[in-house]
Amino acid sequence: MTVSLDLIDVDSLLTSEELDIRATARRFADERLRPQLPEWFESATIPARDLAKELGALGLLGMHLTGYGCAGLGPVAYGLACLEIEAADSGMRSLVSVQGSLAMYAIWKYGSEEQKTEWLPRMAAGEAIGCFGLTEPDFGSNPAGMRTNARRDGDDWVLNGSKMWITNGSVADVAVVWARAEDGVRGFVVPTETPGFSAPEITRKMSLRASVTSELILEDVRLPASAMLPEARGLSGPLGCLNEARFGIIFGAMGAARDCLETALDYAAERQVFDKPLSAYQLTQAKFADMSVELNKGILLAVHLGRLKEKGVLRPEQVSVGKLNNVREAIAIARECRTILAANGISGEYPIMRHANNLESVLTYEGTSEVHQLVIGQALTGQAAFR
Ligand code: TGC
Ligand code: FAD
Repeated sequence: MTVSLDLIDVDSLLTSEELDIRATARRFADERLRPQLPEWFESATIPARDLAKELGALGLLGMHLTGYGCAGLGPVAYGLACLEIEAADSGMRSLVSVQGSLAMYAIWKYGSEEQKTEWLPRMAAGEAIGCFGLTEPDFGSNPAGMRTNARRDGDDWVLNGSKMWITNGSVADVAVVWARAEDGVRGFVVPTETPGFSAPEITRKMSLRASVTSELILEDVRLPASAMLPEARGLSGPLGCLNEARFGIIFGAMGAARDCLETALDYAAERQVFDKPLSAYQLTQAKFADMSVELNKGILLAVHLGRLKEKGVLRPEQVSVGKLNNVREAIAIARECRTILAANGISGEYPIMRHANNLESVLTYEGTSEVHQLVIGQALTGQAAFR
């Protein structure tokens, strides 16, 4: 693909450091990920440990955190890396998001010095994989109802319950688990080798197949007092982590959309229908024009929100605007591109159907589109309509 999709020159808003990070992530996505993804998606297996180490060596894990072996880069650089990785596959971006923005961020933001020094350098290097257990079988959008509980037994904590749909669960070395304690929701750093902890993998997914998704089962998991995250109290702890991961998705979803659009543009240039290239028809060009407008608006929105985050003024409802819009538009773009490839659009020979299927998960996780509508609705009306 030779034509730039950056019609409004968003690149002019980026620093040379941000462009360098983007180039590094793009190279890794093109050379290491893209060639393997059809096979990983079809077989629903990924070399998670190898990938984590390779991503760690490039400085892409917890890259927006400071200290403890993390790269300490800005939010826009982090977002651009998510965009390039998700242009290969949303499942790959999930690996990066859950590691850096959920598991590492929880420890970095709320952990004790001991927890930080024990886990963060290994996680930044990809030598230890983390997962983040908030969702339960009966409580997804409403984590306030969680049943997983933590009770004191002498100095120890004993955790019981289960978590569902947990990315990286079966391959994780450490799980950040949110549980109800006497004084409300608290977070715990759980080494996955702890007796009573297990993480069976969820199979038969039709979406995000190049990602490990698991149930977490906690049966009398006994932890020392030091396992609790001391600085997280109540639901604002896990929700604070979600802001970070949702921010990465605002960029990431545009990567999946861009890959679909590039594929469809290339295809339409080659495909002859009624004796001329598909790209020469007005109907096709109208589709391309509309999709590229949404892609450019989405990336511009992402960079703008990144600049607000850089200044430390990004509000949760602004993150919801980005996540709602960009994932919704990415799915619309993937589906429209699929029509351009017609029958070939459903084939695994092309990435479009894989992106479209993946984006169904992205629409649901990190807050469903309905939850984000309600967050925005609350900001506009002052009325919380969640319950
Ligand atoms: P509410 O009463 O509004 O708030 C409870 C406390 O939390 C604070 N808060 C936030 N803090 C930081 N960031 C946010 N975005 C926050 N939203 C709320 C709030 O101020 C309050 O603090 P305090 O100190 O007064 O206690 O809570 P609610 O129970 O009414 O729920 C609000 C709602 C529905 C928006 C929230 O529960 C929600 O976002 N639900 C969606 C759950 C979700 O997104 N789960 C994601 C799980 S992780 C995941 O999907 C990973 S996929 C990753 C991948 O593979 O890439
Ligand atoms: P529900 O909450 O049961 O929602 C069902 C429907 O009801 C949705 O359409 C929803 O929008 C709607 N709804 C809910 N509440 C309201 C309301 N108040 N008003 C109107 N409509 C409403 N979770 C983690 O904790 N960690 C992970 O690593 C993780 N990884 C995931 C990976 C994948 C591939 C997937 C698919 C999910 C993952 N999740 C993870 C879980 C994800 O966050 C939840 O699926 C999501 O929060 C929605 O919860 P739910 O599926 O239980 O849907």
